[in-house]
Amino acid sequence: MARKKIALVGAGMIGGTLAHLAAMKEMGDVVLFDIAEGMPAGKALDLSQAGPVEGFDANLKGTSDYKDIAGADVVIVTAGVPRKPGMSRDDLLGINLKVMKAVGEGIKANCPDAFVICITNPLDAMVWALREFSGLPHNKVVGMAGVLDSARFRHFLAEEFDVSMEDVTAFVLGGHGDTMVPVLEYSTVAGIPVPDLIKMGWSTQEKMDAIVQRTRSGGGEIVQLLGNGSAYYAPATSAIQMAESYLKDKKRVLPCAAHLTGQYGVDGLYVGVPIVIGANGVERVVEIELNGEAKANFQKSVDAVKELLVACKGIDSSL
Ligand code: TXD
Repeated sequence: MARKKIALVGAGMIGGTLAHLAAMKEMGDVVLFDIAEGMPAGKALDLSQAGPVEGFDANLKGTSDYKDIAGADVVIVTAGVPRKPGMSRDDLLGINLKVMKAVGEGIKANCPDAFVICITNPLDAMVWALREFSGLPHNKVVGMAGVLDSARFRHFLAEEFDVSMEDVTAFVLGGHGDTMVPVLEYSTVAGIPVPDLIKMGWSTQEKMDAIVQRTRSGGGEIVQLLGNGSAYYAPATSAIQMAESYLKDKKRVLPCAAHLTGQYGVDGLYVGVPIVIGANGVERVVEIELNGEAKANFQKSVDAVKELLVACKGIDSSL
């Protein structure tokens, strides 16, 4: 059986980390595509030379030619410009929309059967645009944000409760960014919901509110600290989890930006919701009932995504 092929469009900080993880996990052969000359080939060669030490077998190739992504099983897109300090995700819109057009056309022409994971910001708008430009079925194009946002939430909760990360589950809905909606009622330690843990005296509502806020601005906190560029280790590992669920038909239930067709009262938008990812791509959207604050916050998040799509359509009349 031939190896799977993973194409990484954008070979920057996240792209390089994705290549490293994919090779280390022997997920398949890896193609690093970037418009920057030489750089993807340099990273591919460097990573190939880690193979004999780590003991992984994967062919890694760097390229600036879309033909090299032909037949890819999975495409992970990070192409674009990252946020700089003081810059919002939405400032990136105009620049990255053009990039999505080029990438979407490259995917359409070379690997229309691939499962495509978009990471480029502003995520909920870019994944929608990438789907439009590529023409792939909606169940084969998803956005990565929720896995990362919930990982951030889990990290902060595990620290606060002083328990293993492994035993903390977290539930995050909505758009990626300041409008994301962490849902405490569905976030647990070994199955015990956070509100119950508060009643048990493990923490306080004030501390939980602060953690929710820190999760919402989790990306910005890292942008400020790095001073140049944005987070890449956790974003890469989050996208790899989604890719593995597809390639191995694991049917993981993961929060991702998925195309909604009426679920949560939303039609025709990509919004962060829990989905099942298996060999057929998005196999199911998990629709839970939202109440009170979570419902209002989710709606705010949906409205923010809608606004971005209006802006996208204003920039590119083909959308
Ligand atoms: O949760 C999430 N979705 C995110 C998103 C979390 C963190 C970062 N997120 C976004 O991912 C970030 O705002 C950026 O839009 C992307 C990629 O972040 P990364 O840190 O990897 O950015 P880099 O290092 O600048 O890499 C981007 C690469 C760079 O090498 C460019 O030369 C290349 O993209 N690029 C292109 N490649 C192919 N085709 C085109 N047109 C192109 N334009 C730029």
